[in-house]
Amino acid sequence: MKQILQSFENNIGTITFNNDDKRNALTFQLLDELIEALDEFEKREARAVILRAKPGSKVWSAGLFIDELPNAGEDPLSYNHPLERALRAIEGFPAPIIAMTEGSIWGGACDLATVCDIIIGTKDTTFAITPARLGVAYNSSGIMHVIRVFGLHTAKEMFFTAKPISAEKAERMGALNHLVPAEEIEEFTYKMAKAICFNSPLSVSVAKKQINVLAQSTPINPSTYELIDELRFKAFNSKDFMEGKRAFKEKRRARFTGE
Ligand code: LCV
Repeated sequence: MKQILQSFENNIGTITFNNDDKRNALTFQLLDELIEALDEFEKREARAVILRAKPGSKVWSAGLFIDELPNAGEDPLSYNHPLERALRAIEGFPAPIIAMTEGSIWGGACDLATVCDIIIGTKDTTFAITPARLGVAYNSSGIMHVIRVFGLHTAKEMFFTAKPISAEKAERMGALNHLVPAEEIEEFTYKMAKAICFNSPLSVSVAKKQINVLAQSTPINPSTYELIDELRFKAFNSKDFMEGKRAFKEKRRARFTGE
């Protein structure tokens, strides 16, 4: 069964998560289908794309599919992981991508939402960054997305507590462009997408690229990069990582030892 639904109308592409039984968890299959849908929308010269869950969803996406997380010693978010490829496909897509977020957003799905160009939510939209809940260390590009969108202190609070932050707080931090009533979010989002489609697609595309490049211009020297890589290896090669996965499957709170 396809784990996303896609449609294309009036230069607007829509991708709808279709993995309800697993709370739209981001499986390798769903992520590959998302990348394929974006490739098709680029060929059809989409002028805006909307990424959403089904209307009225309580969970926009539960994040990476935990059953597909690797064993100890392998990077859970390597450069060519399907999520990383999907994030780069969204960031590099020539037209704006709007995340229409109904429901709670977890882990890697926060990364997916924050790398979109615009996020529209309702009062039930929440964002939770969860590596600490599983005993892993997120990757640097994902951390940068969260810092850039939520700000330094909120990013730290999210990574340290692994607790959801509310739509109101996300809007105050500028992470949510708009917080609208649930019954209006679909009309509101498509109205914005249509407004974008009326503008020059080349000008909009160049503005997206320029803003992304300028926002990411942070120098980092190789030794700092190597230090971060070493720290991440330690985390995803830890007993805590295995305990985090086991606890999830056994539906119990993890007992982390810091080893
Ligand atoms: C596999 C799932 C998942 C799931 N994977 O429904 O950011 S990082 O570093 O942490 C990164 C590694 C990452 O993204 O990790 C994933 C982080 N995600 C989470 O921690 C959220 C885990 N899910 C939940 O807390 C709950 O499922 C929520 C609150 C999202 C929804 O709760 P609800 O009571 O509505 P269930 O928990 O009953 O889930 C329904 C089914 O979906 C599976 C879950 O195991 C269950 O499957 P079964 O019906 O077979 O028991 N499921 C949910 N999330 N991320 N499987």
